[in-house]
Amino acid sequence: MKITGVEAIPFAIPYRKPLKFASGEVHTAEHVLVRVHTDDGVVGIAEAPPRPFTYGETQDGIIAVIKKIFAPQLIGMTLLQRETIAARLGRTVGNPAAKAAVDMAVWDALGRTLDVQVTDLLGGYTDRMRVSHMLGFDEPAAMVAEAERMRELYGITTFKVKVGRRPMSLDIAVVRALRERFGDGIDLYIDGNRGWTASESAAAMKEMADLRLLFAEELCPADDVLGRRWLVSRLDVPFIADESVPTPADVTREVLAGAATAVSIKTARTGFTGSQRVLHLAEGLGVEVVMGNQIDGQLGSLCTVAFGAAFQLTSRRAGELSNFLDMSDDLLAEPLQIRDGELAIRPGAGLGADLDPDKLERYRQDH
Ligand code: MUC
Ligand code: MG
Repeated sequence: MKITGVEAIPFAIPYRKPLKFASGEVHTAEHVLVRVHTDDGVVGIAEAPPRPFTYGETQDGIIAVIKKIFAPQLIGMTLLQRETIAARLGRTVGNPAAKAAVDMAVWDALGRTLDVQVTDLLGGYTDRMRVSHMLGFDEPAAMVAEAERMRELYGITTFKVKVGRRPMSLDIAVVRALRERFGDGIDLYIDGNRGWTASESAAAMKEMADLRLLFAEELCPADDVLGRRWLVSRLDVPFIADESVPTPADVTREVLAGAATAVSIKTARTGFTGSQRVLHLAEGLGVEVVMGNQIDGQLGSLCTVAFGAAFQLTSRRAGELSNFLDMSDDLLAEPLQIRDGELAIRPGAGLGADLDPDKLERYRQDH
């Protein structure tokens, strides 16, 4: 069970349909594949999606920190020392996606070594989650058509609508058009990626008061400290903290300050070890959680469902598990399948995922 090597491999896969939102847009998945090797010949895998506009990480930076700092600290440790590994990764500040991918590849390697699924190692609550699809910026008719396509093809009935544009009336028109088209046949919530001010957010929420939103997420910046508290205190739906809570300490600070009343858990940013801490903290504080998506590929989405299915609280709400549908291709030998609005974990040890060697060869950028 000894770690003998940690690889960080850059790869790039274009999006068929780029995702646009208030803090940026993604046209190509320029991610990093992490492979953790052990002396038993086991290889654990995970992927790191750099999001410079959210956490400041880049593809080159992720590779550098893994190769220069994390790999030398991990080699020689065993897969059972996950807390020691987390402590070593924690010596370096920031770099959430790089740390998360290393952590998850270690859990995958452990599952493969023990011949146990990661979901069972974590908590084993269930084996699937309902799927929520993220609708990126477009005209109202196009966003309704996209929701129709997702419901038709995959049975998805929960949608997170990206908002935060100006004029606000465009985003409000989108949410209204979705509710009018589907009635109560869908669940809707919105994510502003900090695009509006607190007062714009309050005005928009007032205009959407009749649209039966489940949640509102990061409508205005958490750094607008008093404005954000003011906004959250006047809403009658939970306010999800996402990019404002990259660590458990941030969750505590934001929730206790009244700046958030729900938490997005992203395995792409807190791995499995850190996501457990965030989940248990949210449970202890008594706030809802949603499994979020950092615009992950299939391997990242599999990590999200592996974690989300492991616990009661994380599997209660639909998880954001479908961004990979907008990619032109992926690395997994057997593609993920969303059916009847659900994504199931993979049978097989660890994450149950194998890479397609030809696809890796085609998309890797280091040769
Ligand atoms: C989200 O929930 O905000 C956009 C940026 C990012 O890091 O994740 C996405 C989705
Ligand atoms: Mg978000």
